[in-house]
Amino acid sequence: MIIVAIGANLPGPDGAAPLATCEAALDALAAAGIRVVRRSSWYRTEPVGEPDQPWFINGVATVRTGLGPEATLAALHRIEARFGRARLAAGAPRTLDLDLIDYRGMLRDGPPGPVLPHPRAHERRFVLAPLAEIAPQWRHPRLGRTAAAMLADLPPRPAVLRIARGSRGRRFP
Ligand code: PH2
Ligand code: MG
Ligand code: MG
Repeated sequence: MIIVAIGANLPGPDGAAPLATCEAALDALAAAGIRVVRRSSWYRTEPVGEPDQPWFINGVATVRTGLGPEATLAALHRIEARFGRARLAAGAPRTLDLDLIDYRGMLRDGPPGPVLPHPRAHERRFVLAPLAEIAPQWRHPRLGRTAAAMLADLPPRPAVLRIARGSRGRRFP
């Protein structure tokens, strides 16, 4: 499985809200040859790390692509740049963050190239909650544990709240 995590907590260069940026990022993935197979709901998430920044919008997608792991990561970085991402300090607020969580179970020690699986995915509720929604049986390639099992072990804070809206902005009961 190839898994991309999406996050944003600053308005885009054109003033787009983080949720709109995350939606637009899904379209940009398809345009870059990274086809979205399944996508999670969006989640409103308390910042992990630096607490003095806006809450994030986060979600994950499973994708298919003919690109290899390096080319996939390069495509993600190009999309981030197009949405105004400035590479400042680690953990700084961002207009768009696209992280490669897993590339078909590969174990890699970048850089250069992606670190696979993403080194912090297993400890982040903002990744595991949306991932457990669309792929609860996905297994972490190093730890061998499922998304659902790892999520169940995490503390409730920092908080992750599912946004109960369809992809077209429709409200579900
Ligand atoms: N990303 C970070 C640091 N902290 N916190 C939340 N809630 N969501 C994120 O996507 C996030 C974060 C670094 O990539
Ligand atoms: Mg990140
Ligand atoms: Mg990133």
